[in-house]
Amino acid sequence: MKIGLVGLTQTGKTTLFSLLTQTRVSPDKMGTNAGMARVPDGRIDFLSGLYQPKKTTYAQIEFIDVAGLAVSQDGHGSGSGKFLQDVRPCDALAHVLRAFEHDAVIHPEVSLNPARDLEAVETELLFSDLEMVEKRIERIKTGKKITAENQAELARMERCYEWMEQGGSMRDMDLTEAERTEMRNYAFLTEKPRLAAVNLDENQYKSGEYPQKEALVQLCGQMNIPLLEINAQMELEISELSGEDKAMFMEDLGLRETGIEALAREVYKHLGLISFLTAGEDEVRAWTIRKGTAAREAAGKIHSDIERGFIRAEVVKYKDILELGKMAKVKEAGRFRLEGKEYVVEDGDVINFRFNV
Ligand SMILES: Nc1nc2c(ncn2[C@@H]2O[C@H](COP(=O)(O)OP(=O)(O)O)[C@@H](O)[C@H]2O)c(=O)[nH]1
Ligand SMILES: [Mg+2]
Repeated sequence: MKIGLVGLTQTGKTTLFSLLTQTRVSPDKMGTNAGMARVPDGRIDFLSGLYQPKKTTYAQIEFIDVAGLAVSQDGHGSGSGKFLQDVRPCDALAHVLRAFEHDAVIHPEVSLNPARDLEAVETELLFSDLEMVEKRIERIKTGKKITAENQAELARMERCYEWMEQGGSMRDMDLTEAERTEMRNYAFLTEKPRLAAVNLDENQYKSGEYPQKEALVQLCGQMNIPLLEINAQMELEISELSGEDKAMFMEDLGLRETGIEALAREVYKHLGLISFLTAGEDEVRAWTIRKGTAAREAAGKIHSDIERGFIRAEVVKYKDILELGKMAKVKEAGRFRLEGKEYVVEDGDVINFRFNV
């Protein structure tokens, strides 16, 4: 799972990246940063306390600190080559938008307007898709072979072109399931799931007010994407403190949830991801799968041998362990089930796979 942090320059992407991956990247560092972030999970904390395993492994999300987009006066992006190159391999994109006031930081567009900035980045993605569609249409039209397949593709691409020319993104296009699958082969940038994080300063974070908030809320509503409020700078500083100070500063700032908690939650929800858990004396671990994954396929996440030799999944619900305090009690109470390979795994299932190789 790769999430790209995208935005104009100076919006706090690198600061957020440092926070999420717990690395210290100098803001002046050029080039693209990539790193893993641990997904906080209270269930893993609890099970780890219970089993005292040799190893505890949380789910992880990879974040890419995408090269910032500079926007010139005519509203057209510059430096978009590197930006697009970074964005392409990402599974989803998180817009990092600037609302914070900072004397030393000159915003590329001078006035603070996160909605306008969001649109500037979206336009860049859309232009890239449009260009690809245009090229494809051109290729088919000038091609020698005229096949039925070609003609069907041409019709599809022309529909795409019309839609995108009016500012529509691939994700919102009205397509049948079959068409959507077909379209996926082109890897449209505007097909990628997106969310938005507006980066606030301390006062804005406390008051919940910032420039052009209404416009941003409205735009995200229209795009049907979640909008998170973060304070990357402050949170990064707090994350470097020790336990007691940390709690005090978090409370003082009114930090309800850490950036990674909020982002991970939205990424999981938005991408249709869930976690199942495994617990034992060797390891307590969270595994990320897509919602709707069957037991046997989920087993393959752990090892292909377990998938191949799958017999049964012994499934216990995490909340039953939490309620009864330990696995033995849950089993005593008969609250476990033996499921077959077709069983659809649920979030929070604690699974022991029985297999034979
Ligand atoms: N006040 C304030 N400053 C921030 C915040 N986030 C980042 N900054 C500052 O803004 C500048 C640009 O941040 P950076 O992360 O390098 O932005 P990037 O260009 O998007 O990677 C740095 O000087 C940061 O210290 C924030 O939440 N509040
Ligand atoms: Mg940066």
